[in-house]
Amino acid sequence: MKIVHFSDTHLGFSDLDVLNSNGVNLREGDFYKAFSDIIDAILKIKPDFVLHTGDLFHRASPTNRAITFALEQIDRLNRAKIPLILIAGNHEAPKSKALAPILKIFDSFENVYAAYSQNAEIFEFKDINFYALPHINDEKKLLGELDKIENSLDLNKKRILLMHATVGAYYLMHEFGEWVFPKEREYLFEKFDYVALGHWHGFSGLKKFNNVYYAGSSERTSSNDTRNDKGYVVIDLDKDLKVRHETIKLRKFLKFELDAKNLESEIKQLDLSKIEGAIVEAVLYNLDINLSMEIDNSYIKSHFDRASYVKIKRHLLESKSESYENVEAITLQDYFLEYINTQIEDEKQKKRVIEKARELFSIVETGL
Ligand SMILES: [Mn+2]
Repeated sequence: MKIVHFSDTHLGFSDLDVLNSNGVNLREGDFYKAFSDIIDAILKIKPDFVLHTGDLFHRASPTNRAITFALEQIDRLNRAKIPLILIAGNHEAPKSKALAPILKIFDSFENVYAAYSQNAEIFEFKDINFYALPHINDEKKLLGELDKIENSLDLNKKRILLMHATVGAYYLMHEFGEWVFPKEREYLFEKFDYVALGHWHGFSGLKKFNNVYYAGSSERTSSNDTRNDKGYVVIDLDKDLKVRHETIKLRKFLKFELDAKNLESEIKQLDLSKIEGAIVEAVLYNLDINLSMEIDNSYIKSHFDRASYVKIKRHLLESKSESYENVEAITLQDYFLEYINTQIEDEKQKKRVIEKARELFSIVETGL
């Protein structure tokens, strides 16, 4: 029995102020591409089942584009008669009862089994049962639903558990509403042939167990996520459990660190062979406030013109940036008077200039 597990596809996620050639936000388009690449791969693999463990959508109320895209792509699986088991994650779970759950859009799909209400669902097939625990806002209720699963295990069939949760403190995403699976319930995992987890964005097998896996996300929801190994998991359940992670091709994220004091030679030495279409972060360091004012963003960007997006970060030398912040914190008048104080030595003349400056500032400030 072959199963494909993927997760955290965050359809509708957008980032960076740049459009692709279809006029869609570049990163939003990247997430659609990652999704359809995975559907392409699944149709080639022809597994017996497909699992998606939550955060199919980035929001509980996705845009029309995200919804129609999801419908089109899931329909490809549906028409190929590959059953898809799906649970709601914390991102798409409605935060209030007034909102209808978005995953309900798949109700009319014959081969889609979605758990999105605030209940656990058991989807039963001939040789295998899927125990689907969606994200549930009320933790007490969530634990009650977990009890229900524990009490309904059919030991004559293969068993798969689907959850969207943090298991072990390492996998915390520091997000609103994320659920930390209670350690004292971890004994449950060995009652399943495979535990399919969503929420953590890197592919990961939990060391303590040999059957508990995060599929990881299909794309990067932040430029801090520099992982290149995004994709899907292929599971072979026939004898011993075999788990293989397959990666898909993502847009490149490239980071360049540039010494601002030797900028020209630093730029000359750049390896730009992989720059085409990439998202670039150029970090200027060794920078004081005067030098920073001399270096124009457009000058830096002109060297990365084959990239899709260039973000420039400036790391000011610490002592200088402190004094700069102090300048901002005082009024322009105080700053100017302080300047006069240091520039004019003759006390009489200094007093005269300071009085004149105060007079002029008072005119500006009262608007007379
Ligand atoms: Mn997620």
